[in-house]
Amino acid sequence: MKIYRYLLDVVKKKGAGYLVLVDPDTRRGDDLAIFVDRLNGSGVDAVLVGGSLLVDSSFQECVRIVKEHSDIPVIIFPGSVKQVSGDADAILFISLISGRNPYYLFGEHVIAAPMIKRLGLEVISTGYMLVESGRMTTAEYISNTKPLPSDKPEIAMAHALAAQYMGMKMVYLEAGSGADRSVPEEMIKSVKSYIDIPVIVGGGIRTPEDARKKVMAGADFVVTGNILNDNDNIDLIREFAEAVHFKKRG
Ligand code: 1GP
Repeated sequence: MKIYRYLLDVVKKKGAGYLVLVDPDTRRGDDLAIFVDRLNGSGVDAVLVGGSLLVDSSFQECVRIVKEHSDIPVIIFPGSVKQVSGDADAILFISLISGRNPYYLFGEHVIAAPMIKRLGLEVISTGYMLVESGRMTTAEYISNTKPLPSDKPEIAMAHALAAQYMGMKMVYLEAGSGADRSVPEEMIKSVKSYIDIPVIVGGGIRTPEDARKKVMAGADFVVTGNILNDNDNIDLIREFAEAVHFKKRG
């Protein structure tokens, strides 16, 4: 549990962690290598690699490049069983607990488990919850599940607690990539106060101020993806990291 312990340590030392998502369809080759070089030393705590739907990319090649260039842990955030690679440091073993599609609750996992064992990847079991965010997201469409209503925190709380009782190590509140609306602070606050495992929040976070608000509400980790693809600006990475780490001591 080296990477999981590292993540817990980040929260302890910095108040919260900043994770950057690399979508293999968006960056590849030299462009990807340069991007990862920029993440090093910018205050990012780990790189996530994955996507709900990969159209024209090589996942294996993407993870290999990210790992080759990254000074920080590389964690797979898989959209499907095809997104497994021994080059990563760990994998979020995601169960889509907000939905009732058995395939994404426990189907792909059975296929992936022997592969993950063979590769010796660290597994971080994660309860993944899609939260309604304005319009249909790719994750919602592909998984054929309904997201949780964003104005009913009590439903999210019950799901998160059930995940904890099932022995999961984290919960992930996901508005969806490029979401119109990110996960509401009210929901983050309610979930965080109800469970003892770390809460990851992602989807539709576009400014450092947004990221800071998520941490103030109780997020242990904030994930951004698209915004850093739309802005090739190294300062923005630092600004996000500072906003997420605002509780850092010393
Ligand atoms: C990670 O899917 C998100 O949880 C990433 O979302 O691309 O909107 O930042 P964005």
